[in-house]
Amino acid sequence: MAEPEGLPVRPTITVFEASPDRGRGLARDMRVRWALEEVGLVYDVRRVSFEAMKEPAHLALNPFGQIPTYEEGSLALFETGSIILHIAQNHAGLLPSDADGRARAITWMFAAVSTVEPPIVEWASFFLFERDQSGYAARLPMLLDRIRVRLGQLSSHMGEADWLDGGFSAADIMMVHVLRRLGSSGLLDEYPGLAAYIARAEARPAYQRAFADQLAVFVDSQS
Ligand code: GTB
Repeated sequence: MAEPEGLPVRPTITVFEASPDRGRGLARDMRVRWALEEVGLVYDVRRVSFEAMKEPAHLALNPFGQIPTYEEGSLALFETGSIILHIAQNHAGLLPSDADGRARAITWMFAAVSTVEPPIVEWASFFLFERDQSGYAARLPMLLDRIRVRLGQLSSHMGEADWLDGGFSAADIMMVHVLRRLGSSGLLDEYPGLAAYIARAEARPAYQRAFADQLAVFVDSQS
C-alpha cells in the first residue's frame, strides 16, 4: 500500500542480529544510524542473522550478503557511502550548501572508504583471522606502518581544524567511523589530533543516540 501523501517514508535499515563487536559501534550500521540521527529521521531496524544475510530475501537487497541495507519506499540501497550520501542529499545538515563545498565533502567520503579504510580493514582482518598463525608477528609491523602513513597524512591535512573541510558533514561521519576501528590498536595515541577529532565527533548528541541504539540491540540479543 502506498504511504499516505505528504508523510515522509520511514526508512528501514538492517543490522546484525548479534553484532560481533559486542555493541562497540564498529559495525557499519553505526554510520547510517548516526547520519539518520544527525538529520532527525526516525527509522526502523530489522535484525538479520549471518545465515539470513546469505538468503535470497537479503541478497535481493544487498547482492554481497552484508549489512547494513537501507529501504525507503520502493528504493533499496546498500553500501554505507551511498546510503549516507542519499540521506545527506535529501535532508539538510550533512552537506554544505555551496556546490564546491558539497563536492569536496563527497570527495572526503570517498577518501574515507577508498584510501583510509582499506589498510585498517586489512589489519583488523589479519588480527581477527591470523593472529594465531606463524608469520603474524613478522607481518604486523608492515600493516601498522601502512596505516600510519594514512594517519600522518590525514593529521597533516586537518592541522588544528575541527572537521575535515569546514563544518561537520557526512564526510566526518564516514571518516570518524573508519578511524574508530583502530581503538584497540594503540595507534591513535600517536596522533592526538585525530584522537581529539574522534572524541569531538563522539560527543555529538546524534552520535550518542545512534551508539546507544546499536548497543541496545546487542544487549537484547544476549538476553
Ligand atoms: N562496503 C560495505 C559498506 O560500507 O556497506 C561493507 C559492509 C560490511 O562490511 N558489512 C559487514 C557484514 O555484513 C558488517 S560491518 N559482514 C557479514 C558478512 O560479510 O558476512 C563490518 C564489521 C564487522 C564486525 C566488526 N567487529 O566485530 O568489530 C566491525 C566491522
